[in-house]
Amino acid sequence: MPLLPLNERSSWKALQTHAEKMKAHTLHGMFAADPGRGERLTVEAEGLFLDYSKNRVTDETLKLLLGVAEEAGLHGKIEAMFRGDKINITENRAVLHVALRAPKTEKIAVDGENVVPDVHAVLEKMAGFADKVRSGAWKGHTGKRIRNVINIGIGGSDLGPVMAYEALKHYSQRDLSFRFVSNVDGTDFAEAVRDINADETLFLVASKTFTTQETMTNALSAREWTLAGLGGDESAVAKHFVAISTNAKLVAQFGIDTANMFGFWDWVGGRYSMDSAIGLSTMIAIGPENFNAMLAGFHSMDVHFRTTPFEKNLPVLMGLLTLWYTDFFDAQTVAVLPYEQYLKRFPAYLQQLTMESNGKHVTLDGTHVATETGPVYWGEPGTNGQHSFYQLIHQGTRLIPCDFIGFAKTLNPLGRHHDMLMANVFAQAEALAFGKTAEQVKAEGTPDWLVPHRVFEGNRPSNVILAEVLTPEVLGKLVALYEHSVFTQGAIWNIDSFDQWGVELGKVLASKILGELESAAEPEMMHDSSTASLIRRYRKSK
Ligand code: G6Q
Repeated sequence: MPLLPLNERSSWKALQTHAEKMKAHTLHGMFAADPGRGERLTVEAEGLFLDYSKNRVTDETLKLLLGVAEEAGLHGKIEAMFRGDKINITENRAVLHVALRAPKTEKIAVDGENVVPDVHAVLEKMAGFADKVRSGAWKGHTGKRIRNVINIGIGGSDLGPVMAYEALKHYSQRDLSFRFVSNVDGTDFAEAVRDINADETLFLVASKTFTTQETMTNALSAREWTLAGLGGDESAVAKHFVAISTNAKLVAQFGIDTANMFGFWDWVGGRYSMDSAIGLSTMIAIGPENFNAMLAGFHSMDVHFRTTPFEKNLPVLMGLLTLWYTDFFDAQTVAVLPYEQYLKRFPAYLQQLTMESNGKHVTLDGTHVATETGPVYWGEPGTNGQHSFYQLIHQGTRLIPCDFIGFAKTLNPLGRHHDMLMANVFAQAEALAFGKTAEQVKAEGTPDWLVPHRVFEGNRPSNVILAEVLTPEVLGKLVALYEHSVFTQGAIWNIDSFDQWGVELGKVLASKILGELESAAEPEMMHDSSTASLIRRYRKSK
């Protein structure tokens, strides 16, 4: 029997009735009534500790949220993903990033073929190559060893590699420099190569399709730059370019030896690909052993997600809490606030993972969704954000659920720095939840007229996620945690979290407009008056 629209199901209606009541409850009141709450509403699994007690939920809320997950068939949907069913229905593809980190002994079939041996064959090929670059055995065209590795890719072929490199820099080989070129803006490429030489530089052209305009344009400029620096000898390309792609034909056409191509498969979505060959830059930076540790971290969270009862399941709980605020509290965003400098690109990475996945307005059956879907994810590392946008989180008119991420130990012990950093995590979550009343402000001797400005309403929800120390393994767990939280939300909203048709229209229009910008003769244009006049203005002044 087909499922009713989400908002017509009994589990949803029950949650809605309950949500109306919950709006009157404060975190202050809930903590006062239940002193054990801060210890009870926590989960620890796979080395990650989640304190979700400072959310506007009760045991009843959680029970009702779990009921919504059950009625939406979350269990079955998780199994369908892990089994290799083609759950990306609009592209008729399996969604198997979990196979990228499956141990060798596992069997996961797509169209009857076990894909795990292929995954491991690519990982071994990557390891062989990474070792050669790291040891200096891989020589450039003039016989010099490689000193600079430049990943050229965009979207899923860029954000994961940059984030992982920054996150795991502590573990990276420091006599190699890593750069990332993504934007079609020539400045990105020009700045990446301005102080380096072609004879010591290796380009990794990362593109699943090998057709992406930005990446191919940058790759061609890189090819020209390399040949110009190496006397124009075409045979240099083989030593200075490798490709990461699913498209061997176009890789060969570009002039890259397919022996130097690292493959992956159509069942790996771009934004779910940092642990595939797309992670080659990560593997060169941190070495195969650390890369494997990262994969083991991903895998342990996969197993947790698949096998743990929902009430103790980290990604399920985080997904449900996001859905709670999005659909019942009108929250439009989620702030992700890592208190770890190495995670500075983590929010940017999560923006793509979450928003490209769940920024959808139709359900799997093509009807308009009946509820709000994916919130805007954003954030900056702490404590920097505290001195800029936290004002709005504390005293603005919008509800912004926050994820604080902190570590017991720092990789760079330095005096009191780490205690100070972590004091801020705990203080921010406490301040958001409990605020400061007018009475408290007055009691401090604040003049009456100033009191309202200094009141903190509190009742602002947050999660605190703690781990021991940022290792490759922990990074894998954190990324998988958010991947599966996104899955949980998308499964309940009944949307396709794995396609991205919303990026198409702009691409098509841009290629049409490019011809109009470049044409020598005045182009005949079929645009609206605004677009046409912008194009005319640009043509005149360029
Ligand atoms: C991610 C998207 C998108 C993609 C880029 C790059 O899920 O599909 O961000 O990763 O458009 O695509 P290519 O790897 O094919 O160049």
